[in-house]
Amino acid sequence: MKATAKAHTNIALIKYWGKRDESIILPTNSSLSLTLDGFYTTTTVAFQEDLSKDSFILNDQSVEGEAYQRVTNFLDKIRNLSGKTNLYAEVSSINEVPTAAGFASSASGFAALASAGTRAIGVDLSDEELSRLTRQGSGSACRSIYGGFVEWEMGSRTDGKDSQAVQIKPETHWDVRVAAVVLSSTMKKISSRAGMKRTVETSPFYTGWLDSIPNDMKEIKSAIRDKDFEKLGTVAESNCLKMHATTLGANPPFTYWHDTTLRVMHTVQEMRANGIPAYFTIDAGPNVKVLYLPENEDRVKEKLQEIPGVDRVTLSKPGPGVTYL
Ligand code: 2P0
Repeated sequence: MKATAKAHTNIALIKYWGKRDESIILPTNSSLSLTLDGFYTTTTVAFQEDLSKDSFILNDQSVEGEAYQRVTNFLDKIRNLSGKTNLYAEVSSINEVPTAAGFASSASGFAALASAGTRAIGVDLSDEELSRLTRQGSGSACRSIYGGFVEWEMGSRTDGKDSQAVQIKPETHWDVRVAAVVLSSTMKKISSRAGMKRTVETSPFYTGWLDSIPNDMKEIKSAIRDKDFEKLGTVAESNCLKMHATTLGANPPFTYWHDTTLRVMHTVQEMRANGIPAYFTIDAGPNVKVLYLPENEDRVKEKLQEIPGVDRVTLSKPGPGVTYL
């Protein structure tokens, strides 16, 4: 009753920003991501008859509180699927998604937990079923079941049975790279969960965001199919800017950007003006991710590292879906 799974983090090119159901995590829009090679979580789940509660060890440290509660609530879903509702587990995770790399670990974390947990308890799910289950731990995690370019189809049902991720193209299709630009300073953080909720509830720009998604989705899929980097980058950058614009319209208004965030955005636009194709995208935090092609790697890295206020730049290739160890 023990299994180990490895799942990679992903970066959204068309952002998930808003829920229509908070309890089973149903989004208000479809999103599309690239799974990344460099950052992953490896999780072992061992269900044992002699346990009276779950335990969660992350990077060799016992976890309590909210993070523990999210894991044990998610294990309840796995227990319910199997019918073994009184069986508890030891969960042990190693995160190779250092906070210092500027990525959230919830995507790879819940994808690895769902995969290892279902396998350990003996529930056999298709990838789509696994993605739907994973979604209920953390929305963006449902995309990390697959490698390469992945769409989370929002679905329209209220029970979530049509809200899951599907692979658009595998990681071998196109070597698009991502530089994670981590800033040295930090600021008071509004979690993505709280930020998207406030935006949905109060921002008059939110409907404009939603209206723009179908066209962005169509354009980015054709860019991926045709390996048209300029189109891919243009759509991703514009989609990111629209998402962040909704936060300025929220009440109270907020932004995830820093002064250095803007400096990185300007540098990326300057690189393009100087003939280096590079595009930025930003999630619910001040760090910036830059899309580029392998032939420009050295120049892109050098330019980004020179920016005052940038702490480090971490590079990644497209990565695979879940694997079992
Ligand atoms: C994304 N983000 O598509 C977007 C872009 C942040 C900005 O998915 O509440 O941690 O667990 O479903 O998945 C971050 O949100 O939120 C996120 P929950 P999640 O990657």
